[in-house]
Amino acid sequence: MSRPKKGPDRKRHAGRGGRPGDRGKKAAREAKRRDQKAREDRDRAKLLSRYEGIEPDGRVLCQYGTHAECALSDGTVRLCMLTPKVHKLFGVCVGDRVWTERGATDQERVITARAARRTEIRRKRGEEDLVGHVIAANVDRMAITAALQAPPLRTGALDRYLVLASVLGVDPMIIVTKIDHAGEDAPEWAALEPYRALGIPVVATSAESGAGLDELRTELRDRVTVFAGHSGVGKSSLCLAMGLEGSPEAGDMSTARGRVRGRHTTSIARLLELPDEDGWVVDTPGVRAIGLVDLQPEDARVHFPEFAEFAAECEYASCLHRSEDGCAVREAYNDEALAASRYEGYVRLMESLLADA
Ligand SMILES: Nc1nc2c(ncn2[C@@H]2O[C@H](COP(=O)(O)OP(=O)(O)OP(=O)(O)O)[C@@H](O)[C@H]2O)c(=O)[nH]1
Ligand SMILES: [Mg+2]
Ligand SMILES: [Zn+2]
Repeated sequence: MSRPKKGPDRKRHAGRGGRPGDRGKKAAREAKRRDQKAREDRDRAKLLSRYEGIEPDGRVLCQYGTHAECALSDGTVRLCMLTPKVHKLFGVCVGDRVWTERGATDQERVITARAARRTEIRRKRGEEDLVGHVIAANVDRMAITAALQAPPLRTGALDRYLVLASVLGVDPMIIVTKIDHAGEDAPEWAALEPYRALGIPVVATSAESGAGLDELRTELRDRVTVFAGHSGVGKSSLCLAMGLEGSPEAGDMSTARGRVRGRHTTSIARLLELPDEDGWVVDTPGVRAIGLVDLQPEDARVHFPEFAEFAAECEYASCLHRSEDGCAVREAYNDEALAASRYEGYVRLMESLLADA
């Protein structure tokens, strides 16, 4: 965001610490904000104190404004309303654990509090969105989904998603989709090798032929996995092909002769359940660009774990492994001891972070 330039008038006063009136107003605004935050913390604690020792009875499947579809512990799925207080004090999103109570009538159910989150998947809406918004909560793993060829596999996108998972503290895996499009000798397979070498689970699938779906099902068991990837890579098709329960896309895609056809862009994140076993998937709308949250340029290097052994030999501890003298990471890249695509991906990521800073 570009701020209006400070005029000479502002500067003159700034030299003496700003206009006294301005300073007073700013301090008053800050005090008011602090008071409000303290009041909200108290209100939240008060709401939660009613549920001490009681497990949340609902899990949010999908959220629309002041309503959320919840799977309740009695086995039903109900559309619940957030009380204005809960809406203001907590907010809820897909994957949240909530407490619910009967509303004014038997038909109505309201969400009265939300449990603390184990993890949050946050994404930037745009450049001006500094903290990002939460698209899913309590997720254990991010399944970075990319098509083998259509749309083309871009390792830069994989690298950005891996950094996002690392920043958010969520384990990654990679799902390669649409392998029916390409043969075993497709050059894209080699591009995936550095990720396997890092120990990241890579599962190759096709919603069309069913290849890899059993292996994927095993990976999804006993955890909550968020599917993340660009639009059109085939996230929803996989959910449908695996028979995940609650897939809203099921009605929109025809499955003639057992094949998934047609295209339906997902517009809202949704929690889906593995049939016959414990495991959940959040299908999310694809995005064109992955906005990274909470990442300073100087911190990006720690999210490329394979650099660490070389970085120890860099001449400067603060080395950002770009063009510094005595950079052992760059040397490892030149000696082909590091995967070229990963190092080049890092350099591109640094350029974009430095441009944003
Ligand atoms: N050949 C082939 N096509 C597929 C496969 N999986 C998905 N597709 C096609 O790819 C297109 C996009 O699939 P979607 O499942 O809607 O992709 P998505 O990742 O959910 O996209 P967004 O919801 O926009 O993020 C559709 O036209 C699908 O039919 C596959 O395994 N093989
Ligand atoms: Mg989709
Ligand atoms: Zn270095």
